[in-house]
Amino acid sequence: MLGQTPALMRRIAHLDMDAFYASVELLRYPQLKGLPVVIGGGRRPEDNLLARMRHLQPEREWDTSHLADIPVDIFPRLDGYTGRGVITTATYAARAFGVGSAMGVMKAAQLCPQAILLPVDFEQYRHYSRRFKEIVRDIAPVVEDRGVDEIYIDFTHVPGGQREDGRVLARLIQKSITDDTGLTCSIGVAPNKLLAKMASELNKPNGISILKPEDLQEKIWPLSCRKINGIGPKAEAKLKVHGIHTIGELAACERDWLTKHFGKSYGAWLFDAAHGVDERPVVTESEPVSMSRETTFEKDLHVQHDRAALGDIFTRLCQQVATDLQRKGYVGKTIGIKLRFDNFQSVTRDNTLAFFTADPLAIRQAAGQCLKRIEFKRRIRLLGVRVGSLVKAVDAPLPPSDTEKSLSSAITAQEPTPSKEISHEQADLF
Ligand code: TTP
Ligand code: MG
Ligand code: MG
Repeated sequence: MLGQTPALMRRIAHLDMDAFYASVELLRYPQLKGLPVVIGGGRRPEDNLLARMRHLQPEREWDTSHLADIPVDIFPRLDGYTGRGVITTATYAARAFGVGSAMGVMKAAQLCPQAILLPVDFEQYRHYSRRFKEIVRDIAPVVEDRGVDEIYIDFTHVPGGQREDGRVLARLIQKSITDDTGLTCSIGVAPNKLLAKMASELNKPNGISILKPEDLQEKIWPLSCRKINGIGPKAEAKLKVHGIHTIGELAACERDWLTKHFGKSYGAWLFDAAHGVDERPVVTESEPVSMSRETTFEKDLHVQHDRAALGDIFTRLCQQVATDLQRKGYVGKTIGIKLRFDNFQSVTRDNTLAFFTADPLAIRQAAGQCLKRIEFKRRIRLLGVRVGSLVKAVDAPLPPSDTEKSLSSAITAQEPTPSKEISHEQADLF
């Protein structure tokens, strides 16, 4: 090519860490490599295992630098588990038994009783999440954060990003992450985000898959419609009613037919998605839309008999969300609650305020109002509080009155306000 640079083809990568929480746990306990391990089941003090080892082998020292020496047969197994915990993830060895994310631990215990059960340690996962993203940004700076274990990366203008359609850069990124952290990931590279996301799943774990426009028919069309990020269970069910199961079947539908049955905007999006069309850019600064805290109770609670306990938990959740917002420098105006009843039915209610806040009292009050709009016929299994419509605290419009107060508590506060005790009598219900 003499002096002429050809137009660069868009090359977008999606990177997703493999069995993320479980893989982080295996860094601590390498003796569990290759075994079925599940993460979840509620909190357990981290050094339970060390305490047992001190008892079993008092002649030697057991502290956190000896975690890798704990014998495998000391670890708790799923066998006989009777709690209400849910699995966050499982190693690939456990997945071979049909165990996976969002499954009840009791169900998993039936499928794979010999699997080892480890508690979650979010702080550790956040640490590795930050670390792998830093490593990628050092190599390819245009990165969109998509949650704890995944990102989009724009390869288009990165030196070497076009070589072998992105495979060379994907390999370099994979190797850099593994060398630094000991963790593996899978990467899909494609002409856009939609296809890259699907591609990253095609070769898991520790895989790379490259999709070119001409691969659509062979590699994407045979997949179930559900594989498209944006087709949820409801849309999937509706598509099935019309006999549409695969992406190829969706692609065979007329655009007009889709807009007629699925609405103008969603129908058009379905048509484009099935044809692998997606123009969304990789957005480097992503702002959170909402922040929430929720808790599942040890035993289901009754709105009247357990009023005091519910009130305390509710107040604590509001305080926690307020602290999260203040720490990260956000304020919000839509205050919502979520409840799950003992029959697993979930309800949500929200309440939009006239002002932005990160104040625990204001959140508690607004959330209390939401509670009143719920009919309590059953015991409660889960309770959550959410604050949405977030803006950066520094960008928030000041409330029309009481400007002084908001300046000191909601708008500029970066650290949790040493909050006045909130009494749960402020809401009528709990
Ligand atoms: P995923 O990327 O969906 O799953 P994974 O990394 O465990 O496994 P893989 O990507 O190899 O298929 O989710 C990332 C983490 O998010 C996961 O390790 C645990 C957590 N998670 C939950 O807590 N609950 C869930 O339902 C899911 C799907 C994930
Ligand atoms: Mg993952
Ligand atoms: Mg993921």
